[in-house]
Amino acid sequence: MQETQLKIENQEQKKAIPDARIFTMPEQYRHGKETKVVEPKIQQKPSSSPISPATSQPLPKSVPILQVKKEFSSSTKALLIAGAVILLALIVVGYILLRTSQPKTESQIKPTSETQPTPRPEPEPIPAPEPEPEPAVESPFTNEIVPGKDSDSDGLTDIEETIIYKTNPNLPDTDLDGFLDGNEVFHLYNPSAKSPGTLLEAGFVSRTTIQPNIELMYPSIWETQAGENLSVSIITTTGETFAVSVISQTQEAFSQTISNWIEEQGGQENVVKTTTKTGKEFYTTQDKRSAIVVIGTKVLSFKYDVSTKTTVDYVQTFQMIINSLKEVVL
Ligand SMILES: [Ca+2]
Ligand SMILES: [Ca+2]
Ligand SMILES: [Ca+2]
Repeated sequence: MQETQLKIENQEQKKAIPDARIFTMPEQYRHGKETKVVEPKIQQKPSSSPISPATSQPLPKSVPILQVKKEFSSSTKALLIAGAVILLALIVVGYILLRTSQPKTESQIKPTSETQPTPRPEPEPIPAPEPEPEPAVESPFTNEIVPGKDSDSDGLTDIEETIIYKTNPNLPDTDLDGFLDGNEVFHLYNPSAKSPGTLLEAGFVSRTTIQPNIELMYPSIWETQAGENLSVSIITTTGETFAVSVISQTQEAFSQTISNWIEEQGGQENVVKTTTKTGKEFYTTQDKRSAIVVIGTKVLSFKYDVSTKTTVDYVQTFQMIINSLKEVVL
């Protein structure tokens, strides 16, 4: 009886309500008469808010749950799609950033590789010049005789100033008279003091006769030694010697003697012709270690032998000796 009544009521409801999906519900939901018609309306609401269906206890549970699940699934799909799109966008942005950053590193590496070849040519020329000057400098210095050290550049070497003339090797004008120490020695003046005025008066030089009518001056600390054919050797305290000899005695032979001597010294280009302080004809070599002086009819030869030394320390004193030559009236 009840079923027939329900059917009739349902049929009436069908007419009133065109929605036929209500009858597809399972039988469990059919027990609630009043709620059957209202269920779909209420069920639509809980879709938005799942809490409301809990208020109506008899309401079916499976249908709203499925719908919610469907709605959740659709929303989650949307979210997943959105998330995937965002992830893809992030990946794309990341790739772009990586691509932009990679060429930078490549470009940075390239210039470094490009800058590397620039320093390469620099070290190459450095080792090349080093070995070249070393052998070139060593070979000439070992065999070459060089001038002695003149610290104050006054024309006297440090050895001449300290050993012979007692002047200051670091003061060009020791006696402050306006003339350099070397210039005073050249002219036979005393460089160590204003008075006495000459080397002879100060005792720094002594006189000696090398020929019957020719005399010269030499440092008093040195010694003279007579040799063969009226030759004289002036011996220094440091091993050097000055050999003085007459190579021509006659007027007829002296011009030929001079030309022969010039040839022996290497020709005119290697000989300088001047005059002594006393006005005598004077020839000397470029190294100032060989010289001849014409006095009257005689040609005197002077040779500066450095012996085993590699420095020429007495050039100015050698010049002083030659400048002191003079004829003596017998
Ligand atoms: Ca000096
Ligand atoms: Ca000096
Ligand atoms: Ca002076």
